[in-house]
Amino acid sequence: MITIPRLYAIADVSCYCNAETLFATVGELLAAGLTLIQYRNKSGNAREMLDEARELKRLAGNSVKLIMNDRADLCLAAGFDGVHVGQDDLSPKAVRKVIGDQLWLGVSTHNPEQVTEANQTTADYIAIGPVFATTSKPNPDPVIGLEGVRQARALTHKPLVSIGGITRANCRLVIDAGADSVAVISDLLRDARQSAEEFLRILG
Ligand code: 3NM
Repeated sequence: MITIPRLYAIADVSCYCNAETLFATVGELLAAGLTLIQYRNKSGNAREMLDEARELKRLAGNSVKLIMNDRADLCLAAGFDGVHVGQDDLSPKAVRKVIGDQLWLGVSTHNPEQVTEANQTTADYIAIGPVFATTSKPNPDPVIGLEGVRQARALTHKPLVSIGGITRANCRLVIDAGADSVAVISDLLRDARQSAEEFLRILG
């Protein structure tokens, strides 16, 4: 079983005006001591994504876990540490065929049925959300609230990552509801270093 850090930053390319801003923000997150970062790019072409991912790998070095959203091939090509897939991406079994047994595999879920299903796979962690309303994802699934986190906790012993609308103001409640980690996009965008340091202090 993996040990998942309490704070899981998602660097979503659509939130940045250009690649330099993405790299600068990730640099701030690293300076704050973040140890788990996902690269998320829903619209880039494969070559652009690989270039950006390789730069992130160069910035992060070997002591920070880098997770590739959706793309098992780019995870391997960029030397990342794992892949995160949603319900419409490659199945966990198919991803394992590409990445093998050692790299991290995360699966997004949005309701108890999906948690139960993901629990039966070789996923290393399960993400559940959206816990609160989010503006970072088009057409998000229905909000599950803290009760949804408690329900998910009861259904799996795998590390549980909560996502969706999580901020410095509510992250403690999410951990207290049973999550092992919180994944965050928006509340790490502005003053990234300071925000990440505050999250780490609150979650520590
Ligand atoms: N997945 P923010 S919610 C990428 O419910 C993503 O699976 C979700 O961004 C899910 O921290 C979400 O800005 C967006 O709310 C999270």
